[in-house]
Amino acid sequence: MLLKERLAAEIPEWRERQRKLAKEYGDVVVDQVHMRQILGGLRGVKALVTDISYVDPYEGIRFRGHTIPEVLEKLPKPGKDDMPYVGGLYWLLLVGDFPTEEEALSVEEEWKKRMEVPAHVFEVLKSFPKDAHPMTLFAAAVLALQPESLFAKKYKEGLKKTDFWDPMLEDVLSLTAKLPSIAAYIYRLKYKDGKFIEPDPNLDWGANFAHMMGVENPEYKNLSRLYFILHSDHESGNVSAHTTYLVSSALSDIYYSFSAAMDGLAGPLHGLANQNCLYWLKGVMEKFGGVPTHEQMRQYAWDTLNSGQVIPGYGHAVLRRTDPRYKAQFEFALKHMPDFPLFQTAKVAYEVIPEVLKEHGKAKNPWPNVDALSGTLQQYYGVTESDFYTVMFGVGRSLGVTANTVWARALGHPIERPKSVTTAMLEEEIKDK
Ligand code: HAX
Repeated sequence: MLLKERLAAEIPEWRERQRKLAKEYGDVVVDQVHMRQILGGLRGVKALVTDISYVDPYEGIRFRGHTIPEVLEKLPKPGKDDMPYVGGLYWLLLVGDFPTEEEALSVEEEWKKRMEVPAHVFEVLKSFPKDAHPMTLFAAAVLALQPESLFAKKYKEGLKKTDFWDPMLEDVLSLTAKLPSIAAYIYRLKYKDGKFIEPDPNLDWGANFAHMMGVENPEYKNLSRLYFILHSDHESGNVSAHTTYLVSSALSDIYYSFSAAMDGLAGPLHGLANQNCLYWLKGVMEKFGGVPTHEQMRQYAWDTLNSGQVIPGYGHAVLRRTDPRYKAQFEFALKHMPDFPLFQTAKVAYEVIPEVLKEHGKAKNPWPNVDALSGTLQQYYGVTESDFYTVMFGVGRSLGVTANTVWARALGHPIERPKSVTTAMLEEEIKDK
């Protein structure tokens, strides 16, 4: 397998770099932890290492050092389509270099070989109550695949530590291959006729998702590729990425690790934010009977703030500019749906809200984030069931977090075990202050 050969060639150098840092410079202080961080969700503590992605406060996410515009421009694209093969992005995340078309297609081929979902997974999904949340189904389906784990099997048989990454790579390819089918089936089961649309062997991973969703408009294939690429990774500290890494550090296989991560993504402070943005934009349209004027938007935004709520889709913990993931979606919408009223409303919001938030004076970043527009785009193509959006986020997020676990195995990262203190110990620290 092309991908495996490239990884095998890359791994020794990276092992040596991290070994040297740990063994020869183990006492170097990188960061200090403050009381407010210990009591405040470990915000900003530099305690994780990943080379897959990095969030720059001004340029936004960089995948393997490359910005979103660069990634969208340089990854190989199918024919005349706008958006690249997701397989190309997976190559970039795993290997660190932009793939040739052949390399991107080799990942797509691996996915095709492994995409068949075992029948029992569909049975598990059908057995849930009708009102189960789609994220419950998604996490359960991933867990139901766990008996497939090659890593778990090989580990039980006895496997050298330096070889851990090999069955892990096999597992992550097998898991990610199946996620578009599983997600699309959950959509059909919950909101449509419950029939599974078979994948089309001529389509790539992202386009096949669009096909299996049953969305007719061919542009939705490009939107799906874009959506998965934009949501693929955001460093290692967010809940879904960190959970995958943490669970996998116990040498749990990727099925256990990723299903746990999806439980975290299901939380309202993580993957559900895009729904709130959509509700907020729809609320504006409902109040003013259509696309609002700038003045009406301003009034609505102030009403939200004055009632003590945040304006969803604006602000960010790290970013200090418009999120490039927002910009990529904005450009897509400008091209494909300029007259769609919900997009026009989002556009008015973009022209008004940053100024309002600046006047309000609290948010460190008044600019829009990835969630401000993603629901609007889905609505345009008829995927209106907003509970489902987090599942699509999860499909995209699988790419970055699984790439990270392959490297954690390759570099022999140990089990994670931070130390706790008691409240009394913290009080002891301030005794003389
Ligand atoms: N509207 C109103 N007030 C806001 C705000 C917004 N959009 N963004 C931040 N603030 C407020 C905060 O609530 C905070 O107020 P208090 O001091 O009263 O607590 C103050 O400004 C400082 O916050 P901050 O340091 O700028 O932002 P945080 O790092 O604390 O929070 C959030 C970042 C994204 C959670 C925040 O900006 C927010 O709540 N935004 C709206 C919800 C949203 O868009 N969430 C999706 C984020 C994208 C993402 O990461 N998805 O996975």
